[in-house]
Amino acid sequence: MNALPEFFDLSGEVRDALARRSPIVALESTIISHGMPHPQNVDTARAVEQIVRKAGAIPATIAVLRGRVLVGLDDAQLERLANSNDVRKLSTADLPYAVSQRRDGSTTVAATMRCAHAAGIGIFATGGIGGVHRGAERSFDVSADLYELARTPVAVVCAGAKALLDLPKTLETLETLGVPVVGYRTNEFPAFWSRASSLVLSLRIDEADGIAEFLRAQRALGLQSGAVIANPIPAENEIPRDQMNGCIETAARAAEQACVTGKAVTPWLLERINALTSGRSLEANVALVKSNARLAAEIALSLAAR
Ligand code: PSU
Ligand code: MN
Repeated sequence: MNALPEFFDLSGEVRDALARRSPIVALESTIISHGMPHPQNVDTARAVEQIVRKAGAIPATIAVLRGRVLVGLDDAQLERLANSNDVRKLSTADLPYAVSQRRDGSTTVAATMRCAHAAGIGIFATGGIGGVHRGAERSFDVSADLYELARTPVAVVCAGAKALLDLPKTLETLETLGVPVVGYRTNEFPAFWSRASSLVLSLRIDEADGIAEFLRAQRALGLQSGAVIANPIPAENEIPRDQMNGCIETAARAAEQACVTGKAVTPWLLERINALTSGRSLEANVALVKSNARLAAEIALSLAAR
């Protein structure tokens, strides 16, 4: 195990699992503090940890509390993150501020990848990655998640990118940055709440073992990039794309009118879309995160068995 970076605190079980090289799945915390309302956020966070455990892996939810980077949260820490309105949304660039100012913050996909890698964890489950926003040709709003995927060797199991984004531009950018996007049992880039996007993926692997082999090859080749493991939402939980599109467009127009910018955009849109779908989008979001956690644990188990 590598030397633990300063400012990091690992939970006991994460420390043990690292020492024994047993399977671990990293989990992000922005989805808890900024991605879902209370109490669904904390309920989902707990349920997801439970799924990872049941599958035989150790969950490592990552967040910053009072300036410490925590890898593996206890229940009180989870609750604090889910309940406080003084939790910042931290991307990688925000980590030094939160640490040095001893703040509370939740980590986005980008920051979670970076912290997971520093702790020695290579598999991470979330809902959907950030990406290129609609209208990015005017706003230049492109998530730092994409750049982190280009430079940090952590595999992110997700239901694609949130469909409130511009998915074709997001995929193009991933390609430019040299980030492989592997479809799990799909030929299409999943659209978060919906299974299909009509965007064809060139890489497809249908078994967790195959994905573990792929990740081993990526490391052995000395590639420093991450990977997107794209797992479509389970069919029984999906909201078809034609039903989602109207809501997404309405929410995007409202965000522009309200002049929402920067870090606030994604949480604002998620909340608005949840209202416009009478809660269905949140239900779907919870289901897809659980499904991603299950697959991530399977991949982690397969990697650990090698
Ligand atoms: N996936 C979800 N809900 C979320 C997010 C992802 O299902 O709330 C968060 C992730 O933390 C992701 C972030 O990294 O939104 C992207 O924010 P931005 O577009 O500001 O980079
Ligand atoms: Mn942004």
